[in-house]
Amino acid sequence: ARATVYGYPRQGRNRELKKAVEGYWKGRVDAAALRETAAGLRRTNWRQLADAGIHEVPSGDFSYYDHVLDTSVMVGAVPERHRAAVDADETQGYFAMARGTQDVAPLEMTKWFDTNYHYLVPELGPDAVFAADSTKQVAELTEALALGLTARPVLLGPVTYLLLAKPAPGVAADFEPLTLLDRLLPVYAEILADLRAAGADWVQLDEPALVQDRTPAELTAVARTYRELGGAADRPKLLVASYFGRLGDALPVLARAPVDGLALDFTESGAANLESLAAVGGLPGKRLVAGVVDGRNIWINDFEKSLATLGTLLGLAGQVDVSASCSLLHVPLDATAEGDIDPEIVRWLAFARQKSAEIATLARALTEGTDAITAELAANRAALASRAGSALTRDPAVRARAAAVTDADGRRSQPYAVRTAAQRAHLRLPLLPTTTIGSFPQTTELRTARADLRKGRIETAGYEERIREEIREVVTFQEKTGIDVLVHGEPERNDMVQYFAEQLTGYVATRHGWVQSYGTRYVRPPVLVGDISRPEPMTVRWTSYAQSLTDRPVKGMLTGPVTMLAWSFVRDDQPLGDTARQVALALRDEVDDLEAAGTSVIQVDEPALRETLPLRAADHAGYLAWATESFRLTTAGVRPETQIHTHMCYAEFGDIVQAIDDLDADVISLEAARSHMQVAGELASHGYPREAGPGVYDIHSPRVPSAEEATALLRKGLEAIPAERLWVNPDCGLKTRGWPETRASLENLVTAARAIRTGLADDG
Ligand code: THG
Ligand code: ZN
Repeated sequence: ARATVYGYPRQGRNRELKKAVEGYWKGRVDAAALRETAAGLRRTNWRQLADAGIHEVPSGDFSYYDHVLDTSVMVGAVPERHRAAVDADETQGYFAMARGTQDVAPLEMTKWFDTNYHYLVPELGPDAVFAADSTKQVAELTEALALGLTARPVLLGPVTYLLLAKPAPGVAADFEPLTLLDRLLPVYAEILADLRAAGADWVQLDEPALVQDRTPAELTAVARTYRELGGAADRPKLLVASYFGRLGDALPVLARAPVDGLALDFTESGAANLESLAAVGGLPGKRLVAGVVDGRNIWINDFEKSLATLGTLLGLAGQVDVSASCSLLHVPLDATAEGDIDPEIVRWLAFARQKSAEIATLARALTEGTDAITAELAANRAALASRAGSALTRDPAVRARAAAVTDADGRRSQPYAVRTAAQRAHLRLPLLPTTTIGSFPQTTELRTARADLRKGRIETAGYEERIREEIREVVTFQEKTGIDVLVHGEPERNDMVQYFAEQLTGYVATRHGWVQSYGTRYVRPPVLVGDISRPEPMTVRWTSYAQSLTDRPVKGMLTGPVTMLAWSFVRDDQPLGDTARQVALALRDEVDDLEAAGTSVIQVDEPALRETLPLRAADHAGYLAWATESFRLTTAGVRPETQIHTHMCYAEFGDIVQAIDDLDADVISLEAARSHMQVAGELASHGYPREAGPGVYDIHSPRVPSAEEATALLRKGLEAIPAERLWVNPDCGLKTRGWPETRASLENLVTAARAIRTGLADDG
């Protein structure tokens, strides 16, 4: 058996790639230096993989920004508006597509399946003309081969590429990019031939879209694709890879296709693949790459369990190789870099480097027998036992409390109709109240102060005075501008998930555990290691301080349990719903403490509610049940007159409106500025019964919306949502914006709200 992986973290130990690319954007790094840094990172990665015992390394998985964008370049799908930039300078043109320029908009960015990675959406129309450009793939394969390694180019497959694409601007919204398949396949065939000529024995075509629900027509397209590519002349052997779940109906289609191997996910999310594979009689004479090591989480593998799976698979395919369930892009690089984490816990962790070694060990066991890995098996068993028996993962008080939760704990004491009257009397807000989502601009001085505190250059007292000063400025500005419900601005927070994780027992933060989120932006997801509790209040001090400065209500600001899970590495030793319930109870204590301290408006953000929705419709209900339950458990303990807000980013929530309703929040703010209040219509058509603030200021752009523009958007909002239930707010938090545009935009927002109020008063 051979050991292989589908992809590896690109950034380097110290995020050298981020520094080189951002340096290039600023003109501080030239194109040659950028290329050299990138080539060095690829070499380091390949050597690391080879040293770990990986027999067949991936090539072409590297990217300056995003591998879906690289695929667009590879097939010649450069949007018309970016043509000139690409023709003038390939690298500048590439980044123009990714980030836009003064004159042209970038490609749209969206989430890569249910991960935290974001890709650039291909734009296609009926006139699309594809052309093969195998330069990058061939060059990277050649580099890997030059190191004396066996390398397998990894390409995004044609079906998934088209399914991820959207109609280009100006093309009918119902245009289906998959109709371009016949034009795209010859281009793929040409690239495959180029790779064969450059020395590729195997090429991997990734088709993760096949783990989503697919129509019969789409499955027919899959069959046609692999019949055609499988029948191409001069082709390398083809490995069709799926990941992020079970193939379902696509499995028999691929099993019958004239390709040479399949890669399947055999972790828990793909467990059903085992049965499906047996049902089609296996893959006789073909190669099966078994993804038994979880590529999306950071726990060590259970060798005995994996060996049992692999043992079953041996009877089902001509050759069985070992891999991770997906590219290792989604985990950090190296757990041994985490010197600050308890060594007992570090033993339980496997990042990309450790996972590669695990894969190699499992492959060796298949080839040489388990006797060849006696030491590794013993160490693995000991580490798993250490985790299973550790007091660090179990807190009897937390478990007892979670077990005692009743339905009533997740229900507000009064229905919305009663609550809204109580809140109206208590808060005395005007019609169309104005508010913001929570964060205000995070200035360089603030970030420097936080770094200084971490490095011991300033004292806690000095840092906290700096934070209070910032809160005073933010409160004064909001009062002066005439905002109705204030926030403290969150100057004390870096990443919100990290901020709460650091204060909750049971969570562990990493120092170097960067994972690419998009382009040059990374996150360090904290790890849910053990039972979660809140030793002391986390936010009350700052919210109370802000409230002490004003007579207007100040909102308390928390991150909800679903988002806390979505942006963390979750434990795999209990159901997600159990973890969510523990986090919810810890947050509930914070909500209750905020209320006790005099906070009458509390916002619990769930920006990730939509993004963690399972890939298959059959799995939605189970997820939404625990997701909405945990939100309600967080928020339901407050009095009727305390107003609960929630916030969601990303406009595409049409398919979860019922779940949003089930949260039973009193007010929801949503991203809407870019989709022109379409969300207001979606809420209304569902009959959403409570208050809503579709955003009227697009915070993703430095542009300042005029008061007239905001007024027009609010008028549109009023067509869907009655005045008594409409709020006025930006799309999202303001932390990435500068102060000048923030000031101007919020002043215009207040002007717009006042104009509408006056108009309504005149009408009435
Ligand atoms: N927090 C976490 N996960 C997230 C988001 C978040 N996932 C989805 C979405 N938001 C991703 N968006 C971003 C936006 C900005 C950055 C990363 C992800 C970012 N990162 C800094 C960088 O790479 O320079 C590093 C930030 C840091 O120092 O922690 O700017 O909001 N958890
Ligand atoms: Zn948001």
